[in-house]
Amino acid sequence: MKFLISPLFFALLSTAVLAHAPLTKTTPENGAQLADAPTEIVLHFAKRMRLTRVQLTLENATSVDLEIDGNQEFATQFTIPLPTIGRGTYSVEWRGLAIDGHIMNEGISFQVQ
Ligand SMILES: [Cu+2]
Repeated sequence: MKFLISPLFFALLSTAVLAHAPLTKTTPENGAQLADAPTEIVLHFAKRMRLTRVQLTLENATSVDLEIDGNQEFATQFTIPLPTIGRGTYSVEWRGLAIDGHIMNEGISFQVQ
């Protein structure tokens, strides 16, 4: 399974390097292998940013937009509810605006076993 995750991981890592509100922590963390499906995702940033879009994708399926109402102010931490999900490898990708005006486009992936 790892060889399926790696190309995505490196693609996401390369965009993260350009971020101007650095990502400091996520729950679940990038690459996590989870026994139970998470019900929310928490994002922490070193500087304030504002989310404009968050998408959840199961492997190669169509992405769905996650609800970010209430998470659209400039902040350093966001808690985004996830829909009920089953097993599989998921990616969560977000777009946002850093407090310095730069656009951010990053993501993580995790696996529900
Ligand atoms: Cu910047």
